[in-house]
Amino acid sequence: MLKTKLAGAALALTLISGPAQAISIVFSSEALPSPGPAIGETIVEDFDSPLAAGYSWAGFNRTLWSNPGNPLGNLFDTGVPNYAGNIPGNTTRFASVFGGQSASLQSLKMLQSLSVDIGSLDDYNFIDFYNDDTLIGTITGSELTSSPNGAWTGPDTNRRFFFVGGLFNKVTFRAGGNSFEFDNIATAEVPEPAMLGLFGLGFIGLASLRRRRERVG
Ligand SMILES: [Ca+2]
Ligand SMILES: [Ca+2]
Repeated sequence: MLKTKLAGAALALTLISGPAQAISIVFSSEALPSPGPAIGETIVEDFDSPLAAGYSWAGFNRTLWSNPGNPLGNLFDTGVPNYAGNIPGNTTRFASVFGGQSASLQSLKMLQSLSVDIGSLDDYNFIDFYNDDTLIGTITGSELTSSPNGAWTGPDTNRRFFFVGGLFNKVTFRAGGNSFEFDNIATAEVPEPAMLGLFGLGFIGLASLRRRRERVG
């Protein structure tokens, strides 16, 4: 009985942590304004409130504002003012990655989905998904929409995108030109198999303790 349970736990671990490279990132989308995150996802970054615990940015300083007086309130990572587009209907702060720059959102926990609002989508916008240091997928602006022309209005270039497929813990937003605007990043973390395992072992331990007591008594 014990062996069967442990084998089951081991199989579950294998399934959860299986080779991510075999699965490619796929996406769906809907025009902005969007109702928001997918079921099971939580907003981890809206650039208005503190970044969620367990997440950090690399190559990107979310405390530096490109145009502090700009009602659009975009932000960037070099301290050099530059051109940013907009996200229609969004009057909050959002990220703008400028040409030749990138911003990487890292998570301490493995993620199984991510969704994000993108405005004025361009063909030089890219999103890279990494499992630790392994690149498991890159989605280009040309793949995200059939007309990636940076238009500030309209449903083709201003959408919320939902990414799934594979497991990842780092997502890089890259721009080959000005600019890449996004906001309201939401993620779903992979349930922790370690916790499930601990619960399982706890139950097994209780069961064997009871058996031993029964024998003694
Ligand atoms: Ca915002
Ligand atoms: Ca843009």
